[in-house]
Amino acid sequence: MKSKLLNIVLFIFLSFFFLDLTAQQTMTNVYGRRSISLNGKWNAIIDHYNQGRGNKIYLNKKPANKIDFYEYSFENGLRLNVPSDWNSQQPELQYYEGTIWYARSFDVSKRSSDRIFLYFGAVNYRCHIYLNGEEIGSHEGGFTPFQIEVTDRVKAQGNFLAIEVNNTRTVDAIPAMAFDWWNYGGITRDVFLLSTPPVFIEDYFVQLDKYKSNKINAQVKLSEASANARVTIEIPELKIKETLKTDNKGAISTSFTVPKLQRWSPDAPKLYQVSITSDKDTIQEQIGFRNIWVDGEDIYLNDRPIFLKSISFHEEIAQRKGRAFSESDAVMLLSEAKALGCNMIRLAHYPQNEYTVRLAEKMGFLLWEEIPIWQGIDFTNESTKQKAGNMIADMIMRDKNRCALAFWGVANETQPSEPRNVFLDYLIARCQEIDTTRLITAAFDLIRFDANRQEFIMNDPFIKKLDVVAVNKYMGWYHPWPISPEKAVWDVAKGQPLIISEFGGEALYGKRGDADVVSSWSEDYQATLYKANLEMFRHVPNLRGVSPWVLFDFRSPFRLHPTNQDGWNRKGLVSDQGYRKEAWYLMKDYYDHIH
Ligand code: GCB
Repeated sequence: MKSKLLNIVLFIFLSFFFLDLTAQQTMTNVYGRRSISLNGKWNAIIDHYNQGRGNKIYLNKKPANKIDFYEYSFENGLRLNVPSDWNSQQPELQYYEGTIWYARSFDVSKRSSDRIFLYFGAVNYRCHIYLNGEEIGSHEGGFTPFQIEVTDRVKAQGNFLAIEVNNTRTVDAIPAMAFDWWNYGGITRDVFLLSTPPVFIEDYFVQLDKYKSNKINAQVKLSEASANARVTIEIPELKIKETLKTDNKGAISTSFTVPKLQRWSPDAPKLYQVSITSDKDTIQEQIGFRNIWVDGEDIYLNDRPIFLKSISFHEEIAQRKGRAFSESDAVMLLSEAKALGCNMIRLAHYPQNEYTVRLAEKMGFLLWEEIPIWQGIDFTNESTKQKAGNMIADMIMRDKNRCALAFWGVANETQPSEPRNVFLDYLIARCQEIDTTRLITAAFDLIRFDANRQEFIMNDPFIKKLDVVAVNKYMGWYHPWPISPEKAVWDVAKGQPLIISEFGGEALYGKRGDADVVSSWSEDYQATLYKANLEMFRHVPNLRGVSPWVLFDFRSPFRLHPTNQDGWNRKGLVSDQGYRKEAWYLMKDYYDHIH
Protein backbone atom coordinates (compact mmCIF):
# COMPACT_ATOMS: atom_id res chain seq x y z
CA MET A 1 0.00 0.00 0.00
CA LYS A 2 2.74 2.34 1.07
CA SER A 3 4.73 1.67 -2.06
CA LYS A 4 1.60 2.19 -4.19
CA LEU A 5 1.15 5.60 -2.62
CA LEU A 6 4.80 6.38 -3.21
CA ASN A 7 4.39 5.40 -6.84
CA ILE A 8 1.41 7.72 -7.24
CA VAL A 9 3.29 10.62 -5.66
CA LEU A 10 6.29 9.88 -7.86
CA PHE A 11 4.06 9.67 -10.94
CA ILE A 12 2.46 13.05 -10.18
CA PHE A 13 5.85 14.59 -9.54
CA LEU A 14 7.33 13.17 -12.74
CA SER A 15 4.28 14.19 -14.77
CA PHE A 16 4.72 17.78 -13.69
CA PHE A 17 8.44 17.64 -14.22
CA PHE A 18 8.11 16.34 -17.76
CA LEU A 19 5.08 18.45 -18.57
CA ASP A 20 7.12 21.49 -17.83
CA LEU A 21 9.69 20.57 -20.42
CA THR A 22 7.42 19.16 -23.05
CA ALA A 23 7.22 20.91 -26.38
CA GLN A 24 3.94 22.55 -27.37
CA GLN A 25 1.36 21.77 -30.02
CA THR A 26 2.37 23.66 -33.16
CA MET A 27 0.38 26.56 -34.56
CA THR A 28 -1.63 25.88 -37.69
CA ASN A 29 0.04 26.55 -41.05
CA VAL A 30 3.65 27.09 -40.11
CA TYR A 31 4.55 27.57 -43.78
CA GLY A 32 2.30 30.61 -43.94
CA ARG A 33 4.07 32.43 -41.06
CA ARG A 34 6.90 34.88 -40.90
CA SER A 35 9.93 32.72 -40.29
CA ILE A 36 13.70 32.55 -40.24
CA SER A 37 15.09 29.25 -41.44
CA LEU A 38 17.62 27.50 -39.26
CA ASN A 39 18.24 24.87 -41.93
CA GLY A 40 21.77 24.38 -43.18
CA LYS A 41 25.04 22.99 -41.82
CA TRP A 42 25.06 22.38 -38.08
CA ASN A 43 28.00 21.31 -35.92
CA ALA A 44 27.65 17.86 -34.43
CA ILE A 45 29.15 15.56 -31.81
CA ILE A 46 28.62 11.80 -31.75
CA ASP A 47 27.90 10.83 -28.13
CA HIS A 48 27.52 7.07 -28.19
CA TYR A 49 27.96 6.64 -24.42
CA ASN A 50 25.69 9.56 -23.50
CA GLN A 51 28.32 11.65 -21.79
CA GLY A 52 27.24 15.03 -23.17
CA ARG A 53 24.37 15.80 -20.84
CA GLY A 54 26.32 15.07 -17.66
CA ASN A 55 29.21 17.13 -18.96
CA LYS A 56 26.82 19.95 -19.88
CA ILE A 57 28.25 20.29 -23.34
CA TYR A 58 25.25 22.45 -24.23
CA LEU A 59 26.98 25.25 -22.27
CA ASN A 60 29.50 25.37 -25.12
CA LYS A 61 32.26 26.52 -22.80
CA LYS A 62 35.68 27.63 -23.94
CA PRO A 63 38.78 27.65 -21.70
CA ALA A 64 39.05 31.09 -20.09
CA ASN A 65 42.32 30.74 -18.20
CA LYS A 66 45.42 28.56 -17.98
CA ILE A 67 43.90 25.77 -15.92
CA ASP A 68 40.58 25.39 -17.79
CA PHE A 69 39.96 22.66 -20.26
CA TYR A 70 36.85 21.07 -21.76
CA GLU A 71 36.71 17.64 -23.30
CA TYR A 72 34.43 18.68 -26.11
CA SER A 73 34.09 21.31 -28.75
CA PHE A 74 31.36 21.89 -31.30
CA GLU A 75 33.80 23.66 -33.60
CA ASN A 76 36.03 21.99 -36.19
CA GLY A 77 34.36 18.61 -35.93
CA LEU A 78 31.53 16.83 -37.68
CA ARG A 79 29.13 18.96 -39.74
CA LEU A 80 25.67 17.67 -40.58
CA ASN A 81 22.99 18.95 -42.90
CA VAL A 82 19.69 19.95 -41.37
CA PRO A 83 17.23 18.74 -42.42
CA SER A 84 18.46 15.26 -43.21
CA ASP A 85 19.15 12.01 -41.46
CA TRP A 86 22.63 11.42 -40.09
CA ASN A 87 22.87 7.87 -41.47
CA SER A 88 23.31 8.97 -45.07
CA GLN A 89 25.84 11.69 -44.29
CA GLN A 90 28.80 9.63 -43.02
CA PRO A 91 29.57 5.98 -43.87
CA GLU A 92 30.20 5.15 -40.19
CA LEU A 93 26.76 6.50 -39.24
CA GLN A 94 24.88 4.21 -41.59
CA TYR A 95 23.63 1.92 -38.81
CA TYR A 96 24.11 4.36 -35.95
CA GLU A 97 21.55 4.24 -33.16
CA GLY A 98 22.32 6.43 -30.19
CA THR A 99 22.85 10.08 -29.38
CA ILE A 100 24.18 12.82 -31.61
CA TRP A 101 24.31 16.45 -30.54
CA TYR A 102 23.55 19.16 -33.07
CA ALA A 103 24.48 22.78 -32.41
CA ARG A 104 24.51 26.16 -34.09
CA SER A 105 24.43 29.85 -33.28
CA PHE A 106 21.89 32.33 -34.57
CA ASP A 107 20.87 35.97 -34.34
CA VAL A 108 17.37 37.36 -34.22
CA SER A 109 16.27 40.74 -35.39
CA LYS A 110 12.75 40.99 -34.04
CA ARG A 111 10.20 43.71 -33.69
CA SER A 112 9.94 44.55 -30.03
CA SER A 113 6.47 43.06 -29.50
CA ASP A 114 7.00 39.89 -31.56
CA ARG A 115 6.70 36.47 -30.05
CA ILE A 116 9.27 33.94 -31.23
CA PHE A 117 8.81 30.18 -31.48
CA LEU A 118 11.38 27.56 -32.26
CA TYR A 119 9.79 25.02 -34.61
CA PHE A 120 10.91 21.54 -35.67
CA GLY A 121 9.14 19.66 -38.47
CA ALA A 122 10.43 16.37 -37.01
CA VAL A 123 13.33 14.95 -35.04
CA ASN A 124 13.80 11.19 -34.89
CA TYR A 125 13.19 9.91 -32.26
CA ARG A 126 13.71 11.71 -28.92
CA CYS A 127 15.33 15.05 -28.31
CA HIS A 128 16.19 17.57 -25.64
CA ILE A 129 16.57 21.20 -26.64
CA TYR A 130 19.00 23.60 -24.95
CA LEU A 131 19.06 27.31 -25.67
CA ASN A 132 21.76 29.61 -24.32
CA GLY A 133 22.80 27.00 -21.78
CA GLU A 134 19.38 25.95 -20.47
CA GLU A 135 17.17 23.02 -21.30
CA ILE A 136 13.96 24.49 -22.73
CA GLY A 137 12.05 21.47 -23.95
CA SER A 138 11.99 17.87 -25.02
CA HIS A 139 10.04 15.80 -27.50
CA GLU A 140 9.38 12.18 -28.33
CA GLY A 141 8.14 10.87 -31.66
CA GLY A 142 9.99 10.97 -34.95
CA PHE A 143 7.39 12.15 -37.44
CA THR A 144 5.37 14.97 -35.92
CA PRO A 145 6.14 18.67 -35.50
CA PHE A 146 6.56 20.63 -32.29
CA GLN A 147 7.34 24.17 -31.18
CA ILE A 148 8.71 25.90 -28.11
CA GLU A 149 8.18 29.55 -27.32
CA VAL A 150 11.53 31.32 -26.89
CA THR A 151 10.39 34.96 -26.86
CA ASP A 152 11.96 35.74 -23.50
CA ARG A 153 15.02 33.61 -24.05
CA VAL A 154 16.49 34.85 -27.31
CA LYS A 155 19.04 37.64 -27.58
CA ALA A 156 19.56 39.82 -30.60
CA GLN A 157 22.94 38.20 -31.22
CA GLY A 158 24.91 35.09 -30.43
CA ASN A 159 22.24 32.61 -29.35
CA PHE A 160 23.57 29.09 -28.94
CA LEU A 161 21.19 26.24 -29.71
CA ALA A 162 22.04 22.60 -28.97
CA ILE A 163 19.81 19.60 -29.66
CA GLU A 164 20.50 16.20 -28.13
CA VAL A 165 18.96 13.67 -30.50
CA ASN A 166 18.62 9.96 -29.79
CA ASN A 167 17.16 7.31 -32.10
CA THR A 168 17.58 4.22 -29.90
CA ARG A 169 14.73 1.75 -30.38
CA THR A 170 12.84 0.90 -27.16
CA VAL A 171 9.91 -1.36 -26.29
CA ASP A 172 7.70 1.52 -25.20
CA ALA A 173 8.33 3.60 -28.32
CA ILE A 174 6.21 4.07 -31.47
CA PRO A 175 7.36 2.28 -33.55
CA ALA A 176 8.95 -0.15 -31.12
CA MET A 177 11.91 -2.55 -31.48
CA ALA A 178 11.68 -3.83 -35.03
CA PHE A 179 10.06 -2.38 -38.10
CA ASP A 180 10.50 -2.76 -41.82
CA TRP A 181 12.23 0.52 -42.67
CA TRP A 182 15.47 2.30 -41.87
CA ASN A 183 15.70 3.92 -38.46
CA TYR A 184 17.03 7.20 -39.79
CA GLY A 185 18.12 9.44 -36.91
CA GLY A 186 18.54 13.19 -36.70
CA ILE A 187 16.80 16.48 -37.33
CA THR A 188 15.00 15.18 -40.37
CA ARG A 189 12.72 18.11 -41.23
CA ASP A 190 12.81 21.92 -41.38
CA VAL A 191 13.79 24.03 -38.38
CA PHE A 192 12.38 27.55 -38.20
CA LEU A 193 12.11 30.49 -35.89
CA LEU A 194 8.52 31.62 -36.29
CA SER A 195 7.46 35.09 -35.32
CA THR A 196 3.95 36.21 -34.46
CA PRO A 197 2.24 39.22 -32.94
CA PRO A 198 1.50 39.01 -29.19
CA VAL A 199 -1.99 37.61 -29.86
CA PHE A 200 -2.01 35.51 -32.99
CA ILE A 201 -4.22 33.16 -34.96
CA GLU A 202 -3.18 29.91 -33.36
CA ASP A 203 -5.47 27.45 -35.03
CA TYR A 204 -8.16 27.22 -37.67
CA PHE A 205 -10.16 24.50 -39.35
CA VAL A 206 -11.86 25.41 -42.62
CA GLN A 207 -13.39 22.55 -44.60
CA LEU A 208 -16.53 21.58 -46.45
CA ASP A 209 -19.25 19.95 -44.38
CA LYS A 210 -18.93 16.16 -44.48
CA TYR A 211 -22.23 15.68 -46.35
CA LYS A 212 -23.37 19.08 -47.61
CA SER A 213 -21.84 20.19 -50.87
CA ASN A 214 -22.59 23.89 -50.33
CA LYS A 215 -21.69 24.41 -46.68
CA ILE A 216 -18.23 25.47 -45.52
CA ASN A 217 -17.62 25.18 -41.79
CA ALA A 218 -14.96 27.35 -40.21
CA GLN A 219 -13.48 27.57 -36.75
CA VAL A 220 -10.71 29.90 -35.66
CA LYS A 221 -8.93 30.17 -32.34
CA LEU A 222 -6.68 32.95 -31.16
CA SER A 223 -3.69 32.36 -28.91
CA GLU A 224 -5.39 34.25 -26.10
CA ALA A 225 -8.66 33.16 -24.50
CA SER A 226 -10.35 36.54 -24.53
CA ALA A 227 -13.80 37.54 -25.73
CA ASN A 228 -14.83 40.16 -28.29
CA ALA A 229 -11.74 40.15 -30.47
CA ARG A 230 -12.62 40.58 -34.14
CA VAL A 231 -11.77 37.83 -36.60
CA THR A 232 -12.42 38.05 -40.35
CA ILE A 233 -12.57 35.10 -42.73
CA GLU A 234 -12.34 35.77 -46.43
CA ILE A 235 -12.53 33.58 -49.50
CA PRO A 236 -12.53 36.24 -52.25
CA GLU A 237 -13.21 33.90 -55.16
CA LEU A 238 -16.41 32.74 -53.43
CA LYS A 239 -17.29 36.28 -52.35
CA ILE A 240 -17.15 35.24 -48.71
CA LYS A 241 -16.19 37.79 -46.11
CA GLU A 242 -17.41 37.65 -42.56
CA THR A 243 -16.26 39.31 -39.36
CA LEU A 244 -17.15 37.77 -36.02
CA LYS A 245 -16.31 38.36 -32.39
CA THR A 246 -14.56 35.73 -30.32
CA ASP A 247 -16.19 33.97 -27.37
CA ASN A 248 -14.46 33.85 -24.01
CA LYS A 249 -12.21 31.05 -25.23
CA GLY A 250 -10.85 33.31 -27.96
CA ALA A 251 -12.64 31.24 -30.59
CA ILE A 252 -15.19 31.70 -33.34
CA SER A 253 -17.22 29.13 -35.19
CA THR A 254 -19.32 29.78 -38.27
CA SER A 255 -20.46 28.35 -41.57
CA PHE A 256 -21.11 29.71 -45.03
CA THR A 257 -23.53 28.62 -47.70
CA VAL A 258 -21.89 28.69 -51.09
CA PRO A 259 -24.17 28.26 -54.08
CA LYS A 260 -21.41 27.79 -56.64
CA LEU A 261 -18.41 25.87 -55.49
CA GLN A 262 -15.96 23.92 -57.57
CA ARG A 263 -15.15 20.94 -55.42
CA TRP A 264 -11.63 19.52 -55.22
CA SER A 265 -11.09 16.12 -56.80
CA PRO A 266 -8.10 14.14 -58.08
CA ASP A 267 -9.11 15.08 -61.64
CA ALA A 268 -9.52 18.78 -60.86
CA PRO A 269 -7.66 19.65 -57.66
CA LYS A 270 -9.11 23.13 -57.30
CA LEU A 271 -7.92 25.18 -54.29
CA TYR A 272 -9.23 28.54 -53.07
CA GLN A 273 -7.29 31.32 -51.43
CA VAL A 274 -8.48 31.69 -47.82
CA SER A 275 -7.38 34.48 -45.54
CA ILE A 276 -8.01 34.92 -41.84
CA THR A 277 -7.36 38.21 -40.11
CA SER A 278 -7.46 39.26 -36.50
CA ASP A 279 -6.62 42.54 -34.87
CA LYS A 280 -2.85 42.18 -35.33
CA ASP A 281 -2.40 38.97 -37.28
CA THR A 282 -3.20 37.66 -40.71
CA ILE A 283 -2.64 34.31 -42.33
CA GLN A 284 -3.43 32.89 -45.72
CA GLU A 285 -3.41 29.59 -47.47
CA GLN A 286 -4.94 27.61 -50.28
CA ILE A 287 -7.73 25.33 -49.16
CA GLY A 288 -9.81 22.87 -51.16
CA PHE A 289 -13.34 21.66 -50.53
CA ARG A 290 -14.76 18.21 -51.09
CA ASN A 291 -17.15 15.68 -49.53
CA ILE A 292 -16.12 12.17 -48.64
CA TRP A 293 -18.29 9.62 -46.90
CA VAL A 294 -19.22 5.97 -46.82
CA ASP A 295 -22.60 4.45 -47.57
CA GLY A 296 -22.88 0.67 -47.29
CA GLU A 297 -19.99 -0.84 -49.20
CA ASP A 298 -19.21 2.32 -51.18
CA ILE A 299 -16.95 5.29 -50.68
CA TYR A 300 -18.36 8.52 -52.10
CA LEU A 301 -16.23 11.43 -53.20
CA ASN A 302 -18.33 14.45 -54.09
CA ASP A 303 -21.50 12.32 -54.23
CA ARG A 304 -20.06 9.77 -56.63
CA PRO A 305 -18.66 6.32 -55.78
CA ILE A 306 -14.90 6.20 -56.15
CA PHE A 307 -12.39 3.37 -56.57
CA LEU A 308 -9.13 4.18 -54.83
CA LYS A 309 -6.08 3.61 -57.02
CA SER A 310 -3.48 3.95 -54.34
CA ILE A 311 0.21 3.37 -53.78
CA SER A 312 2.54 3.59 -50.79
CA PHE A 313 6.05 4.89 -50.37
CA HIS A 314 8.33 5.51 -47.44
CA GLU A 315 9.74 8.97 -46.84
CA GLU A 316 12.97 8.02 -48.53
CA ILE A 317 14.96 8.84 -51.64
CA ALA A 318 16.38 5.45 -52.57
CA GLN A 319 19.16 6.82 -54.78
CA ARG A 320 20.42 8.98 -51.93
CA LYS A 321 19.88 6.20 -49.37
CA GLY A 322 18.37 8.75 -47.06
CA ARG A 323 15.21 10.44 -45.83
CA ALA A 324 13.17 12.61 -48.16
CA PHE A 325 12.70 16.10 -46.72
CA SER A 326 12.41 18.79 -49.38
CA GLU A 327 9.87 19.95 -51.92
CA SER A 328 11.97 18.59 -54.76
CA ASP A 329 12.03 15.20 -53.02
CA ALA A 330 8.24 15.35 -52.88
CA VAL A 331 8.11 16.14 -56.61
CA MET A 332 10.18 13.05 -57.33
CA LEU A 333 8.11 10.68 -55.19
CA LEU A 334 4.72 11.99 -56.26
CA SER A 335 5.53 12.24 -59.98
CA GLU A 336 6.18 8.51 -60.10
CA ALA A 337 2.82 7.87 -58.40
CA LYS A 338 1.14 10.17 -60.93
CA ALA A 339 2.73 8.30 -63.82
CA LEU A 340 1.32 5.06 -62.42
CA GLY A 341 -2.19 6.50 -62.64
CA CYS A 342 -2.91 6.73 -58.91
CA ASN A 343 -5.59 8.88 -57.30
CA MET A 344 -4.46 8.18 -53.75
CA ILE A 345 -1.30 7.75 -51.67
CA ARG A 346 -1.15 5.70 -48.50
CA LEU A 347 1.70 7.52 -46.76
CA ALA A 348 3.59 4.64 -45.16
CA HIS A 349 3.77 4.20 -42.17
CA TYR A 350 3.97 7.55 -40.42
CA PRO A 351 3.08 11.19 -41.07
CA GLN A 352 5.40 12.35 -43.86
CA ASN A 353 6.69 15.87 -44.30
CA GLU A 354 4.37 18.75 -45.12
CA TYR A 355 5.92 19.32 -48.55
CA THR A 356 4.69 15.89 -49.61
CA VAL A 357 1.23 16.40 -48.14
CA ARG A 358 0.75 19.85 -49.65
CA LEU A 359 2.11 18.91 -53.06
CA ALA A 360 0.02 15.73 -53.14
CA GLU A 361 -3.07 17.87 -52.65
CA LYS A 362 -2.07 20.21 -55.49
CA MET A 363 -1.33 17.26 -57.78
CA GLY A 364 -4.67 15.60 -57.09
CA PHE A 365 -4.00 12.72 -54.72
CA LEU A 366 -6.27 11.70 -51.90
CA LEU A 367 -4.21 10.80 -48.85
CA TRP A 368 -4.23 8.17 -46.16
CA GLU A 369 -2.07 9.20 -43.26
CA GLU A 370 -1.21 7.04 -40.26
CA ILE A 371 0.98 6.91 -37.18
CA PRO A 372 3.60 4.18 -36.81
CA ILE A 373 1.50 1.72 -34.83
CA TRP A 374 3.31 -1.02 -36.73
CA GLN A 375 3.21 -4.54 -35.26
CA GLY A 376 5.11 -5.08 -31.97
CA ILE A 377 3.56 -2.13 -30.07
CA ASP A 378 3.07 -2.66 -26.33
CA PHE A 379 -0.68 -2.12 -26.08
CA THR A 380 -0.60 -2.74 -22.33
CA ASN A 381 1.61 0.27 -21.66
CA GLU A 382 -0.48 3.28 -20.61
CA SER A 383 2.25 5.78 -21.42
CA THR A 384 2.69 4.31 -24.92
CA LYS A 385 -1.06 4.74 -25.38
CA GLN A 386 -0.86 8.40 -24.31
CA LYS A 387 2.07 8.97 -26.66
CA ALA A 388 0.16 7.42 -29.54
CA GLY A 389 -2.82 9.63 -28.75
CA ASN A 390 -0.65 12.74 -28.83
CA MET A 391 0.98 11.63 -32.05
CA ILE A 392 -2.29 11.12 -33.85
CA ALA A 393 -3.59 14.45 -32.52
CA ASP A 394 -0.44 16.25 -33.73
CA MET A 395 -0.79 14.65 -37.16
CA ILE A 396 -4.42 15.74 -37.46
CA MET A 397 -3.76 19.23 -36.15
CA ARG A 398 -1.09 19.68 -38.82
CA ASP A 399 -3.08 18.38 -41.77
CA LYS A 400 -6.76 18.88 -40.99
CA ASN A 401 -7.08 21.74 -43.50
CA ARG A 402 -5.85 19.54 -46.35
CA CYS A 403 -8.96 18.31 -48.16
CA ALA A 404 -6.77 15.66 -49.82
CA LEU A 405 -6.69 13.94 -46.46
CA ALA A 406 -9.36 11.27 -46.73
CA PHE A 407 -8.24 8.69 -44.17
CA TRP A 408 -6.77 8.73 -40.72
CA GLY A 409 -5.09 5.34 -40.21
CA VAL A 410 -4.94 4.18 -36.60
CA ALA A 411 -2.87 1.02 -36.96
CA ASN A 412 -1.06 -1.39 -39.24
CA GLU A 413 -1.21 -5.15 -38.62
CA THR A 414 -2.41 -5.63 -35.06
CA GLN A 415 -3.69 -8.82 -33.45
CA PRO A 416 -7.03 -8.84 -31.57
CA SER A 417 -6.79 -8.52 -27.79
CA GLU A 418 -8.56 -6.49 -25.13
CA PRO A 419 -5.61 -4.10 -24.59
CA ARG A 420 -5.32 -3.63 -28.38
CA ASN A 421 -9.02 -2.77 -28.59
CA VAL A 422 -8.79 -0.28 -25.73
CA PHE A 423 -5.71 1.31 -27.30
CA LEU A 424 -7.27 1.67 -30.75
CA ASP A 425 -10.58 2.89 -29.29
CA TYR A 426 -8.60 5.60 -27.57
CA LEU A 427 -6.88 6.59 -30.83
CA ILE A 428 -10.20 6.82 -32.64
CA ALA A 429 -11.57 8.98 -29.83
CA ARG A 430 -8.53 11.27 -30.05
CA CYS A 431 -9.07 11.60 -33.83
CA GLN A 432 -12.72 12.43 -33.40
CA GLU A 433 -12.13 15.02 -30.71
CA ILE A 434 -10.51 17.10 -33.45
CA ASP A 435 -12.09 15.93 -36.68
CA THR A 436 -15.21 13.90 -37.40
CA THR A 437 -15.15 14.41 -41.16
CA ARG A 438 -12.45 12.00 -42.31
CA LEU A 439 -12.79 8.26 -42.70
CA ILE A 440 -11.16 6.14 -40.04
CA THR A 441 -9.32 3.03 -41.12
CA ALA A 442 -6.68 0.50 -40.07
CA ALA A 443 -4.80 -2.18 -41.97
CA PHE A 444 -5.06 -5.81 -40.83
CA ASP A 445 -3.19 -8.92 -41.89
CA LEU A 446 -5.53 -11.53 -40.39
CA ILE A 447 -7.18 -12.79 -43.52
CA ARG A 448 -7.00 -16.55 -43.82
CA PHE A 449 -8.29 -19.14 -46.20
CA ASP A 450 -11.01 -21.30 -44.67
CA ALA A 451 -10.55 -24.71 -46.28
CA ASN A 452 -14.09 -25.89 -45.38
CA ARG A 453 -15.82 -22.87 -46.81
CA GLN A 454 -13.22 -22.48 -49.58
CA GLU A 455 -13.26 -18.74 -48.87
CA PHE A 456 -10.99 -16.04 -47.57
CA ILE A 457 -12.30 -14.82 -44.21
CA MET A 458 -11.25 -12.55 -41.38
CA ASN A 459 -12.34 -12.58 -37.78
CA ASP A 460 -11.70 -9.36 -35.91
CA PRO A 461 -14.86 -7.70 -34.54
CA PHE A 462 -12.93 -4.44 -34.19
CA ILE A 463 -13.44 -3.72 -37.89
CA LYS A 464 -17.00 -2.61 -37.13
CA LYS A 465 -15.54 0.51 -35.53
CA LEU A 466 -13.95 1.55 -38.82
CA ASP A 467 -15.46 3.43 -41.76
CA VAL A 468 -13.35 1.49 -44.21
CA VAL A 469 -11.60 -1.84 -43.60
CA ALA A 470 -8.13 -2.40 -45.04
CA VAL A 471 -6.20 -5.62 -45.38
CA ASN A 472 -2.61 -6.43 -46.24
CA LYS A 473 -2.46 -9.76 -48.00
CA TYR A 474 0.65 -11.13 -49.67
CA MET A 475 -0.78 -13.91 -51.80
CA GLY A 476 1.92 -15.57 -53.83
CA TRP A 477 4.65 -14.22 -51.58
CA TYR A 478 4.24 -14.94 -47.86
CA HIS A 479 1.26 -17.21 -48.62
CA PRO A 480 1.12 -19.84 -51.35
CA TRP A 481 -2.14 -19.90 -53.29
CA PRO A 482 -4.57 -22.40 -51.67
CA ILE A 483 -6.90 -21.99 -54.64
CA SER A 484 -6.44 -20.50 -58.07
CA PRO A 485 -6.91 -16.71 -58.16
CA GLU A 486 -9.93 -16.79 -60.43
CA LYS A 487 -11.72 -19.05 -57.91
CA ALA A 488 -10.74 -17.01 -54.86
CA VAL A 489 -13.91 -15.94 -53.06
CA TRP A 490 -13.71 -13.29 -50.35
CA ASP A 491 -16.09 -12.95 -47.46
CA VAL A 492 -14.34 -10.18 -45.59
CA ALA A 493 -15.91 -7.12 -43.99
CA LYS A 494 -19.23 -7.65 -45.75
CA GLY A 495 -21.35 -4.52 -45.65
CA GLN A 496 -18.31 -2.26 -45.40
CA PRO A 497 -15.94 -0.95 -48.07
CA LEU A 498 -12.71 -2.91 -48.26
CA ILE A 499 -9.29 -1.77 -49.46
CA ILE A 500 -6.42 -4.15 -50.15
CA SER A 501 -3.89 -1.89 -48.53
CA GLU A 502 -0.82 -4.03 -49.32
CA PHE A 503 0.08 -6.87 -51.66
CA GLY A 504 3.20 -7.65 -53.64
CA GLY A 505 6.45 -9.55 -53.71
CA GLU A 506 10.15 -8.95 -54.15
CA ALA A 507 12.14 -8.72 -57.37
CA LEU A 508 15.67 -7.54 -57.94
CA TYR A 509 15.57 -5.11 -60.85
CA GLY A 510 17.01 -6.60 -64.01
CA LYS A 511 16.98 -10.14 -62.64
CA ARG A 512 15.36 -12.56 -65.06
CA GLY A 513 14.22 -15.93 -63.85
CA ASP A 514 11.56 -18.56 -63.67
CA ALA A 515 8.15 -16.91 -63.72
CA ASP A 516 6.75 -19.71 -61.53
CA VAL A 517 9.44 -19.81 -58.87
CA VAL A 518 9.08 -17.50 -55.91
CA SER A 519 12.74 -17.75 -54.94
CA SER A 520 13.90 -16.57 -58.35
CA TRP A 521 13.53 -12.99 -57.00
CA SER A 522 12.97 -12.13 -60.62
CA GLU A 523 10.93 -9.47 -62.31
CA ASP A 524 9.27 -12.37 -64.11
CA TYR A 525 7.98 -13.91 -60.88
CA GLN A 526 6.92 -10.53 -59.50
CA ALA A 527 4.92 -10.01 -62.69
CA THR A 528 3.25 -13.44 -62.29
CA LEU A 529 2.33 -12.53 -58.74
CA TYR A 530 0.82 -9.22 -59.82
CA LYS A 531 -1.21 -10.88 -62.58
CA ALA A 532 -2.60 -13.42 -60.10
CA ASN A 533 -3.49 -10.83 -57.48
CA LEU A 534 -5.13 -8.51 -60.00
CA GLU A 535 -7.20 -11.48 -61.13
CA MET A 536 -8.22 -12.26 -57.54
CA PHE A 537 -9.31 -8.66 -56.96
CA ARG A 538 -12.06 -9.13 -59.53
CA HIS A 539 -13.73 -11.54 -57.08
CA VAL A 540 -13.69 -9.37 -53.99
CA PRO A 541 -17.24 -8.00 -53.98
CA ASN A 542 -16.75 -5.06 -51.63
CA LEU A 543 -13.33 -4.03 -52.97
CA ARG A 544 -13.21 -0.24 -53.24
CA GLY A 545 -9.49 0.31 -53.60
CA VAL A 546 -6.08 -1.27 -53.86
CA SER A 547 -2.64 -0.13 -52.82
CA PRO A 548 0.31 -2.26 -53.94
CA TRP A 549 3.28 -2.54 -51.64
CA VAL A 550 5.29 -0.56 -52.65
CA LEU A 551 6.26 2.14 -55.18
CA PHE A 552 10.03 2.15 -54.58
CA ASP A 553 12.50 -0.39 -53.22
CA PHE A 554 13.39 0.85 -49.74
CA ARG A 555 16.16 0.30 -47.23
CA SER A 556 15.44 -1.99 -44.32
CA PRO A 557 17.69 -3.85 -41.87
CA PHE A 558 14.79 -6.33 -41.67
CA ARG A 559 15.94 -7.82 -44.93
CA LEU A 560 18.74 -10.35 -44.63
CA HIS A 561 19.26 -12.00 -48.00
CA PRO A 562 22.81 -11.10 -49.04
CA THR A 563 22.49 -10.83 -52.81
CA ASN A 564 18.81 -10.29 -53.55
CA GLN A 565 18.05 -7.91 -50.73
CA ASP A 566 21.29 -6.65 -49.23
CA GLY A 567 19.47 -4.49 -46.69
CA TRP A 568 16.68 -3.51 -49.10
CA ASN A 569 13.04 -4.46 -49.29
CA ARG A 570 12.73 -5.22 -53.01
CA LYS A 571 8.95 -5.13 -53.32
CA GLY A 572 9.22 -1.83 -55.18
CA LEU A 573 7.57 -1.41 -58.56
CA VAL A 574 10.53 0.91 -59.15
CA SER A 575 14.10 -0.07 -58.28
CA ASP A 576 16.48 1.68 -55.91
CA GLN A 577 18.07 3.24 -59.00
CA GLY A 578 14.75 4.57 -60.28
CA TYR A 579 14.00 1.97 -62.96
CA ARG A 580 10.51 0.59 -63.47
CA LYS A 581 10.12 -3.15 -63.09
CA GLU A 582 7.80 -5.24 -65.26
CA ALA A 583 5.07 -5.29 -62.61
CA TRP A 584 4.89 -1.47 -62.77
CA TYR A 585 3.40 -1.74 -66.27
CA LEU A 586 0.83 -4.32 -65.16
CA MET A 587 -0.30 -2.08 -62.37
CA LYS A 588 -0.41 0.91 -64.69
CA ASP A 589 -2.62 -0.99 -67.09
CA TYR A 590 -4.94 -2.07 -64.24
CA TYR A 591 -5.27 1.53 -63.03
CA ASP A 592 -5.85 2.80 -66.56
CA HIS A 593 -8.81 0.48 -66.97
CA ILE A 594 -10.52 0.33 -63.58
CA HIS A 595 -13.03 3.00 -62.53
C1 GCB B 1 3.74 -5.52 -44.27
C2 GCB B 1 4.02 -4.23 -43.63
C3 GCB B 1 5.04 -3.42 -44.42
C4 GCB B 1 6.17 -4.34 -44.85
C5 GCB B 1 5.60 -5.38 -45.77
C6 GCB B 1 6.62 -6.42 -46.27
O1 GCB B 1 2.73 -6.12 -44.05
O2 GCB B 1 2.88 -3.46 -43.38
O3 GCB B 1 5.51 -2.37 -43.64
O4 GCB B 1 7.21 -3.65 -45.45
O5 GCB B 1 4.60 -6.10 -45.11
O6 GCB B 1 7.31 -6.14 -47.22
O7 GCB B 1 6.70 -7.48 -45.67
